[in-house]
Amino acid sequence: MFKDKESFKKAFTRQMLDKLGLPLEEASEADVYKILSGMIREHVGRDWAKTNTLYKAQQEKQVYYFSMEFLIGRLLGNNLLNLGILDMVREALKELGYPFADVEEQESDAGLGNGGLGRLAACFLDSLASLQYAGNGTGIRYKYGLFEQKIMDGNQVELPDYWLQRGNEWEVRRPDKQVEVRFWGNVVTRELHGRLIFETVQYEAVRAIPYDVPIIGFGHPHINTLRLWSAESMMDPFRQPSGQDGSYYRYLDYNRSVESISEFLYPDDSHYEGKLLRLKQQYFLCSAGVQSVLRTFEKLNLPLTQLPDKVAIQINDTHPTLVIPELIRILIDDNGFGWEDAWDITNRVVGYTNHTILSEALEKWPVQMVRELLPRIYMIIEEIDRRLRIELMQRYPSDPDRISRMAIMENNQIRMAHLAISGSHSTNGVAALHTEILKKREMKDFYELYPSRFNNKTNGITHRRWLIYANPALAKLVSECIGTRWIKHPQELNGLIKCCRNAGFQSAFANVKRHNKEKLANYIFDKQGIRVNPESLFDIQVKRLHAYKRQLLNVLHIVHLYNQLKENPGMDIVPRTFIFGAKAAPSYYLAKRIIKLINTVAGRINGDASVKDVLKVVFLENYSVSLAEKIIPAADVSEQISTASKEASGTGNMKFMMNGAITVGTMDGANVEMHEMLGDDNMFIFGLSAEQVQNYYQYGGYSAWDMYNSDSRIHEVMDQLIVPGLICSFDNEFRDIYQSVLDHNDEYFVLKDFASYSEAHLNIDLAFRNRQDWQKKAILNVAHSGKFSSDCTIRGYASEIWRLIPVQKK
Ligand code: 26V
Repeated sequence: MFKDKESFKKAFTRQMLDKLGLPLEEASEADVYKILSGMIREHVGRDWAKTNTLYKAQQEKQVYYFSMEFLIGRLLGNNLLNLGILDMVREALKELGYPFADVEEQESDAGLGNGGLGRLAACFLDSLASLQYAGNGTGIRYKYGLFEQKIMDGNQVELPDYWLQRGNEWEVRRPDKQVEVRFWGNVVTRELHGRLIFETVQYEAVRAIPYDVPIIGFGHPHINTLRLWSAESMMDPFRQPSGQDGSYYRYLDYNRSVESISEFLYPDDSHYEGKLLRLKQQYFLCSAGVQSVLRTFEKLNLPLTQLPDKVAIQINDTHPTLVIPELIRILIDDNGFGWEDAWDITNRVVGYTNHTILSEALEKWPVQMVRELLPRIYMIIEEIDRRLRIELMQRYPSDPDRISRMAIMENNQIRMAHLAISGSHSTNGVAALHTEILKKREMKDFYELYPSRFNNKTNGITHRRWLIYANPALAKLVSECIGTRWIKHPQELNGLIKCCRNAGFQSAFANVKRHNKEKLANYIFDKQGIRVNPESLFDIQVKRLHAYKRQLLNVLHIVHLYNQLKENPGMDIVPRTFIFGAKAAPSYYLAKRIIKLINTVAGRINGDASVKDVLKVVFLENYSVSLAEKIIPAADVSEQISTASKEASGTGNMKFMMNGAITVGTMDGANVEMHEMLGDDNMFIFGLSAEQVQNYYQYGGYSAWDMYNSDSRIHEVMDQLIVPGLICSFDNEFRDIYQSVLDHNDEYFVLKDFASYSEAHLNIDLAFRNRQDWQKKAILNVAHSGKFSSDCTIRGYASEIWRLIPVQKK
C-alpha cells in the first residue's frame, strides 16, 4: 500500500470510495485526513502487535514513563516521517490536488500538557521507540487539553480545548485491559496467622479504561505504546446495585465525580494548589498504571522479587509519586510481602526526575485530604515517614532541625519531593546547573544522606520532529553537506563545523532561513493581519508566561528601543520583528497583565508609521506544539532570558539552536551547556549568574528603587507603565506591573539585568550586519545541537538509571 507513490495513490483513492463512499473529487481535506490516518493505523497494526510479542518473547526489561502530561501535538506528519514515507505521501497528495499542509491542519493538537515537562515526555517517547527500547508512556486521557487562547482587546481569554471532538484516529480503546481504582473508605486491620491484614471497606470504585496510542520508531518497525487512562463509572461502585439502599442520588453524584477525574488538564504549572480533584487524578494515574504494569509482568511467570530486573518506572516530577506507596500496597496487601521486601523492590524499580526548584511549585498535600481520600496509601506514607525519621535519628542524633527539615510529613503536610527521593533509587535534575543547585542547595540534606542517588540527565529534544519534520529545507541542506548519517547519529551534525565558513553553504543556509521567515510572515499576515518584513531580524520568545522567564524584560527593552527611535528617528538600527507566544495560567494575574502589556506595546508600535520599517511587535495567539513547528524554523534570535538559577533546563532553547537561531540568554539551565560548546562568539550571554542571584537572595544588597533612580532608561520605561504617553492611554494603566517590580524589590532582577540585556542587543544588532559571520554563527549552532537530541538523553537514562538495553530480534 505504501510501496511507491502510484500504488499509494491507488490504495488511497480506493479507500476513499470504500470507506467514505466518496470519489476523490468530492473529498474534503478532512476526508483526506481521515482516510490517510486510517491507512497508517492499519499499516502499523501488525508491527505494533509484533513489537509486543517480541517484548514478551525476549523478556527484556521495560521502562514505564509515568507522567501527568504528554504534550504530543499532531501525529500525522511525525508518523509518516518515522515510517519513512512523508515525502512520498506529500508528493502523492499534491498530485491528487491536496496540499499536505492543509491536510495536516485537520488534526487537533493533542495538547495534554502545559509546557516543557509535558513536551519532554513526548520527545522521550519518540526517542525510546526510535532507539528500540521497550519504553511505554503512562498518562491520562484528558477530555479537554490545555485551553485554547484567544486574545481579545489585548487580554488572554481561555476557551475549552475539546480536542476529541473530531475523533482521535490514533487511539485504540482497550476495555479488556481495564482496572479498578479505589477511593475513600476505611481501613480495617485484623490479624491472620500472626500477620496483620489491611482491608479497605466502604470504598468508592472507579473504572480505569486504557486508550493505547502507537508510538512509531524512526526507520524500523518498532512500535511502542502510550497508554492513556480514562475514568468511567462502575455499575455498582459501592458493591451493591445502585438504588438497593435507596441511594440512586448518591449514584448520580458518584457518576459526575468520576467523569471529572479525566475531564481536564490542570492549566497551571507555576503554582501548586492542594486541590482534591488533582490528587484524585494523580492517584488514578498511579494506581491504574501500576496495576497494568504488574499485569504485564505476571505474564512472564516470574516471582515479584524479580520485578526490578524487568521493570523500571520513571516518575516525571513528583506528580506520580504515589506509585511508590501504591506499589508497596499491592506487594504487601495483595501479595503477602513484608515491609522490608516491598520497600526494597519499590525502591529499585522507581526513579524520580525533578523539574523545578521554584518553591511555589513544590507539591505538598494536606495530611487530612490524603488520609480521607486514600486511607491505606496514607498509612503507608506514615510508615515511610516513621522509618525515615528513625534512619535520620540514628544518623543525626543531635540534629532535630535537620530531621524536621527532611521529614516527609511535617506541619500537617506531605512533602512529595521528600517521598519521591526516599522511595526511589535515583533522583535526577534536568541540566548540569540544575542538578548542582539541587545537590548544593535545594535538596542538600538528601544529597548528604544519599549522595549516590543524585545524578544529572540534561534534557533533549527529538531532532526528528524539531528539525527533520519542522524544517525539511534545512534538514535537506544538512544532508547535502554532510550526508545522512546524522539522522541516526545526531551528534554527527558537528560535521557541519567544517562547512561553517564555506560561502556557498552559508548562502544556501541563509536562503533556507529566508524561506522559513517568509512562510511565517505569511502566517502572521493571514492570522493577525500584520505585515512583517522577512528581511528584518526575527527575534522570538515563545514559552509559558512566567515572571521568572522575564517576558517583561524583553518588552521593556522593546519600549526602550522605541523611545530611542522616537527621539532620534534617523537612528541606524537593524530592522527588527519581535515575536511573542505565551499562555498564562488562567489564575496567574501578573502573567495575564504582561500579555496585555505586550499587546498594548505591539498595538502602539505597529500603529506608528514613523517606525514601520524598523520595528514590529507580534503576539501570536494560542502558542502550541503545531505553532512552535511553524515559528521556530524562522527565528534569527532566540530569547532565553530567565533569571539565572530559575529555569531548570529549558528545551525551547535547544529547538531554536537546532534550527540555526542564535541565543540571547542568561547563564541558566541548559544555556550553560550550550555556551560551553558555542563560546561567547556564537551566543549572546548577559546578566547575573546563578551564584550572584543566590547571593542577593541570601545577603540582600539590591534595591530596585536604586536601579530606577540611577538609570535614566529604566526610569523612563518604568514610568511609561503608569503615565499616559507612547504606551499607556490612561493614568496608572499598568500600575500593577510597575508595583510588582518596584514594591517587591524586583524579585526576578528585571531592572538589574536591563543594562546588560540592552548591551547584548546592541551586540546582536552589530553582528547581524555582518551577514556572513552571522551565518557562520548560526551554522555552528546547528552543528553543536546534536548533543541536545533526546536520543542522547534517553541513552543516558537507559544505561545509568533504568539499566535497559535496546530490544532487537535475536
Ligand atoms: C507543576 C504544577 C504545579 C501545580 C499543578 C499543575 C502543575 C503542572 C506542572 C508542573 C510542573 C512544572 C515544572 C516544569 O514544567 N518544569 C520545566 O521542565 C522542563 C523539562 O524538564 C524544563 O526544561 C523547564 O526548565 C522546567 O521549567
